[in-house]
Amino acid sequence: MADLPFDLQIAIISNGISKIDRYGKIYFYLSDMENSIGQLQYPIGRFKLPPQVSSDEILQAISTIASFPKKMEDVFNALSPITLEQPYRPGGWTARQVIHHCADSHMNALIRFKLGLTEQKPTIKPYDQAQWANLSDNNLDPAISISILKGVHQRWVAVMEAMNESDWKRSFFHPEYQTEQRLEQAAMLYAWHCEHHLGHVRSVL
Ligand code: NI
Repeated sequence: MADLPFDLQIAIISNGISKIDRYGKIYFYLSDMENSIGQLQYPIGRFKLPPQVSSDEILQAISTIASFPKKMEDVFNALSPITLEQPYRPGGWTARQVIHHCADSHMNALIRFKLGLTEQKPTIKPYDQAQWANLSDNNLDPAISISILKGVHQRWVAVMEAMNESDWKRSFFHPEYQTEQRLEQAAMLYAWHCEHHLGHVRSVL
């Protein structure tokens, strides 16, 4: 895929396989390219909600969530002004949008944990992440969202570190997916989410 011009990659994605023969030799590249796009979109693979979560997995998830803001800050500091505005895949978010999205998502995560801990199976509020990523605050310096992440994660980790076994079994109802999620499962999801988006931003370095 690396030796295909960028506009050709986009043409293939938007045209689909049926029109691919107009590019002749592209047949040779297609399966590699599809794999590469999947790899770009899901750099650490897709998340599957685990039915069971062990106490070791919870500790690992807390550790991943705790170290995320600093890791994202390190990658952000390594980005040039050009790579900051570069989509991590054709049609994908820019690194700038990814960083702001992490702040959007993890502010919601902290609220979901607090609702789950203080109410009986509360219904949480989904939000349209694509539309949130296009509001004008996304033009701000991503360093602002790194600061948000540092504060939010510090509070989130403080909440999680004080949770006992029965707290982790508490749950909230996600109306978008019509599923009940236990907080231990949500921690696994958000640990994945940290690594998932770190993978995106690292890929444009
Ligand atoms: Ni996300």
